[in-house]
Amino acid sequence: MNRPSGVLTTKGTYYNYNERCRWTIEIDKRKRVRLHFTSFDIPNCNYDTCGCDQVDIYDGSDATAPRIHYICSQKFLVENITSSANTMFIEFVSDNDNYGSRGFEIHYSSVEGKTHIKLY
Ligand SMILES: [Ca+2]
Repeated sequence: MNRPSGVLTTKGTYYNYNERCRWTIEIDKRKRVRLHFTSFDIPNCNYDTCGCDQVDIYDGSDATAPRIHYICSQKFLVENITSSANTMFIEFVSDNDNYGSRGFEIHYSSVEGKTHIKLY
């Protein structure tokens, strides 16, 4: 996705088991990517350590970049997640159990600056 802003979302009303969705966001080189979750419904199967359905967020264009955040339940939600440069890679994986969860919707936008950011 290379528009300055957009929406990433799991498909359908309820996401499937064994899903794997990946998004690469690449925006203007002078900007940084900021994510904001507008909806989130992933079951709390393993409250502290994850291991079921999970969203991973990387500070670069693919999964070899540093992982800046992961979310597998409400507990891990933060207000915003911002990259250090102009790319971000997001991966969602669900396991082989399906609890009828709705998944998530993420809005991304472009923000100014390349100041050094604190990694989560
Ligand atoms: Ca699951």
